[in-house]
Amino acid sequence: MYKRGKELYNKKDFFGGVIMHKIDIEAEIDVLTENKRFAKDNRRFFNENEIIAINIMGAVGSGKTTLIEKTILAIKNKELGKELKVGAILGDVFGDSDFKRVSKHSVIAEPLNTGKECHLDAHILNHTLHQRIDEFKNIDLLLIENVGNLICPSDFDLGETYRVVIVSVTEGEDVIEKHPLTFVNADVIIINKVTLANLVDVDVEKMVRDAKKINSKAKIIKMDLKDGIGIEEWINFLRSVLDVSCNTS
Ligand SMILES: Nc1nc2c(ncn2[C@@H]2O[C@H](COP(=O)(O)OP(=O)(O)OP(=O)(O)O)[C@@H](O)[C@H]2O)c(=O)[nH]1
Ligand SMILES: [Mg+2]
Repeated sequence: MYKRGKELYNKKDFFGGVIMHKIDIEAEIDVLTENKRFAKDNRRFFNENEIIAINIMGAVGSGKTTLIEKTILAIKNKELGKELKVGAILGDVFGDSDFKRVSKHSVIAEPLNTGKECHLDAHILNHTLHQRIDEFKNIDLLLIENVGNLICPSDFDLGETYRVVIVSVTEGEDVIEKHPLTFVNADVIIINKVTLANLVDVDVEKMVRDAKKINSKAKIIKMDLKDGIGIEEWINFLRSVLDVSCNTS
């Protein structure tokens, strides 16, 4: 138990010594329990069809779509050493501009609009997959762009095989420190736009230290998608996970 003022708090209310604001509400169906059910179903689909599904999270403009485009181009250039069928699901609150960018690369792609929701959830992903299930079940790699947001998506397991969070230096050097819950379960943390760091007075190494402090297991990649920095490291990560046919967790 921790004490702040006259109040006592449980340890679980704390993260890094900061008290989370918490209210209890009753919902007819617990949203996260329902999400878990669909996430399990999605995970089974990915495992049965030997698909590596990557949930790409990050704030608006951090570089999610650019990462997807560069990944598709690298695969087309056979930089992974084997032919792969790629699929992409492009989440946004509104519009299909990311979908149009990715579709140009001739992969199986679907836009996914969430309206007012600031994250994807396992149910909406399940629904989108089922719209073109015969095509999606034949892919090797599914790149899922989550809604541009650094807070909401982290609570929602999509049934993905790997979680990637991409931040850019233009979001400020404290961006990782301020959003620990988003980074704690990531398999890969990408710090993008590093060639702009001097222009925006950002210490990239501080961002790396923050990422390591929050999540010592994640692979951390310093990247600049425009200048081609860190892309090889990302491709090496993909190469290592694509050799594993499925994740049994
Ligand atoms: N200078 C620089 N610009 C980049 C880099 N990566 C992406 N950009 C640019 O940043 C802008 C946003 O990139 P996107 O890939 O669309 O970002 P996003 O995360 O998909 O954004 P939303 O879908 O709106 O959430 C675009 O103008 C990109 O060209 C980089 O490494 N360096
Ligand atoms: Mg995008």
